[in-house]
Amino acid sequence: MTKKSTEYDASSIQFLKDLEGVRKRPAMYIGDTAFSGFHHLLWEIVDNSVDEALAGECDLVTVTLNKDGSATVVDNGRGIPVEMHPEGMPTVELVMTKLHAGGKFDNDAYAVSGGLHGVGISVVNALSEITVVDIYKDGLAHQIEFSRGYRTKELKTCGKTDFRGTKVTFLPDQQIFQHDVFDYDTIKHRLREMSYLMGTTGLRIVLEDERTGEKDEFYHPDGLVSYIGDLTEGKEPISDIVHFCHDVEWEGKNYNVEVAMRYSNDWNEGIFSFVNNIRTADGGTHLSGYRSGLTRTLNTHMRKADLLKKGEAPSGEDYRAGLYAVISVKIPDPQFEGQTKGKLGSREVASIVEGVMNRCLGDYLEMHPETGRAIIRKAFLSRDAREAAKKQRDLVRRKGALSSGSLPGKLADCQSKDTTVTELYVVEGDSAGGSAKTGRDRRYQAILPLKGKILNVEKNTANRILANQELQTMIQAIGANVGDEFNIEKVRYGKIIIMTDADVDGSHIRTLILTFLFRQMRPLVEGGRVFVSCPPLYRIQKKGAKAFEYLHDDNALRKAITEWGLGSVSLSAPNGVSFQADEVRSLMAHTEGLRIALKGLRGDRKGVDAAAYLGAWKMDEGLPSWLVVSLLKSQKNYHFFWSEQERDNFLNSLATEKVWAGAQSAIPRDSAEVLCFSFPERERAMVAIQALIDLGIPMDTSKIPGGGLCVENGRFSKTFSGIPELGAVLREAGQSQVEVQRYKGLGEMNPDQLWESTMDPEHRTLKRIILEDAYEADRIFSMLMGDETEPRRNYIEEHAHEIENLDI
Ligand code: 1YM
Repeated sequence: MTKKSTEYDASSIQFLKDLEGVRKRPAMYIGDTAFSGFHHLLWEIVDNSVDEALAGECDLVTVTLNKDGSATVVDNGRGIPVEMHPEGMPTVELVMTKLHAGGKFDNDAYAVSGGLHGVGISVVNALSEITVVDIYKDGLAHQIEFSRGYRTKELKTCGKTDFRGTKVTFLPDQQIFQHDVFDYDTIKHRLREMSYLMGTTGLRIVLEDERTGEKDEFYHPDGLVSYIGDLTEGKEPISDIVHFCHDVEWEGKNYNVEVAMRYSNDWNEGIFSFVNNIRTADGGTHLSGYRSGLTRTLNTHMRKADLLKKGEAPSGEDYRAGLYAVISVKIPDPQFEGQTKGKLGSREVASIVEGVMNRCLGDYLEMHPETGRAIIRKAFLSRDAREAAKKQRDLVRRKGALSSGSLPGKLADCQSKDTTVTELYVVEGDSAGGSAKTGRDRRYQAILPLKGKILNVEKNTANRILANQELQTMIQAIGANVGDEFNIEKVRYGKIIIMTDADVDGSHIRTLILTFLFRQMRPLVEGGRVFVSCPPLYRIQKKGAKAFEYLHDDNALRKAITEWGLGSVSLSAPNGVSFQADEVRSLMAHTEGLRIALKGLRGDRKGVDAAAYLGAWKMDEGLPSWLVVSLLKSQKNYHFFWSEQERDNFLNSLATEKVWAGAQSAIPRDSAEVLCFSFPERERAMVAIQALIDLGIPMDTSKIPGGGLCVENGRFSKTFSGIPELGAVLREAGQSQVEVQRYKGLGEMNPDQLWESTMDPEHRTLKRIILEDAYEADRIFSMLMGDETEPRRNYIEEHAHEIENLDI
């Protein structure tokens, strides 16, 4: 695939060198080579189509996640130019191989793109095993192919078409990435966001997953107005949606500011900010301009409209209580800051946005006095609640609960005061609390048992939270106050560990505690100091022996059972060869290696499994590089190919045609009847297979007269037909050797068991709670824990299929 089909001239050689550079240091271009970088490739291609929509030339983008692990993006724009470029190659080839330093291809029409993405489509080419570009332009279909930055097929015209647009299919290179599957939900989230931001251009975005049949379509011609409408769905609105979009000229350049906002009757703040269509997770100058503009405009309006009440004027925070807003700016040459480049640093933007807020929001309020009154009323309510909470806090403080001086009676504190080692276990229920108190290391582990379900802070105001007994106990034990007055310096423990049962009630209590910590002690969560303890689900012990093991999930149980099954096992083959335990273990390692290598078989894994693959393959011919499964007349036929040419001949002979949007692409790729697999892990599989051959193990013994392989272990004995089944048979053998105890809750463990399985730092499993996306967290907390039931029901319906173990 990497062979050059024609000679290269000097400029191509320079481009190839640049792309080799991208392959050497991919992270410099796409951030990392894991999940995020892997998806970055797709954003790059989508951005190209979006730019075309911004230029007013395209109104449909389709993203398809293909069965073979590749992705395809199609737009109905002008099509990348194909004519010869002065550099000596077709323009499309130049676009695909020339590295651009940000911005798109020295073209003024693209002045607005850039920012986090914008490294260019050539980077995608450099980091993909295969990239195929189809261009439909002026009645003709053209195609060009690349692999790892090298052109593998020259641009050629391959037929006529009525369709206009560009189609890019790419397969991220497994030599580069540690990640190998496109995540539907991540892509859906980003494309939905994009469709709101691009809504007013009339862009429709379609996402299809060929692996699962899932499909979504995003079309929001009302843009940010629909965005806010959807974001506040399920919340009770107290204002209309306020929307404005305004251009400002600054030092001869154009800046565009668009804001959509709406007040709801909750007390949270939700702001989503974007710069040139890219989300700025950490805000920046546009956000601070928006905030100061909001406070100033509302203060001015309040005075002008004579709405001032007795006492202090509302603060900025009061004006933002219950406010959901999206702010999107389009600016030239944005400067980003921060580790993840998620913060806008361009200074001029703060005053530009503040100015637009003053003018546009001010005008809006004058035109809509009713909305103005509702907003000011809400801000005063927030002020009053803030003052009531302060009074309540003073009251509780007088009782001692908020000061670090006194500790609650239920707390079994630890001896150390050193927060580099201390831990507070917040434990569900008095009985588990009792075991934890006895089992702990009292030098640095403190235990706070909580009774039953704590108050849901999402549904209650600050003063009710402070009046709640269980929450007071927790606040007092942590010793650092709550809300605005929370002081991380005063937290008495290095880690806060939530320990609840591994059942539905336990999960509920854990969520209630997390909601409380997220809303009232957020710096603890942001600082990575909140953990969830993972009690084991199983205890496994060999029959009649002392040794035992704790296990946390079904996977671990499977592995452990296989391991025990290997104990005193023997395996005999029909050719008279037999193996003892240690040899079976290494045999297992080889078959595992083969299984993993076979997982690298790219394609529809449901359609071809390892056993069928091995069964259908003639070993003496060596391992083939491609497999084509034809499903004609619902019969599966396997065809193996050693060269690409052979494979293409076969595919062409099937003469299938793929139709897209009414246009026929001249090259038949795949269709529902034909599945194509490449096998990049072939080398690795060959090593494992050769090892198995050397051991004298036949791959498929079903056709050998006189029976197949036989596994024996004590009283266990089983005959089976081929190596691919070895794992399952060993598990069965293991099952007969062990006793498995399943724990329903922490209360079933005695203090020693609780210590050794769940609290001993040497052996326990803790999950650290991290805040990846504060806005998404906010939305999920509101949805799962808030007043409205409908969004919650929808969420449950949507995610029900992901549940593996439901313990009710
Ligand atoms: C699925 C990916 O790349 N679409 C796309 C890219 C271009 C154009 C149209 C385009 C731009 C212009 C003129 C122009 C690009 N063209 C170039 C360059 N979709 C996708 N659709 N004609 C077509 O900017 O004037 C780079 S990208 F530079 F060659 F013009």
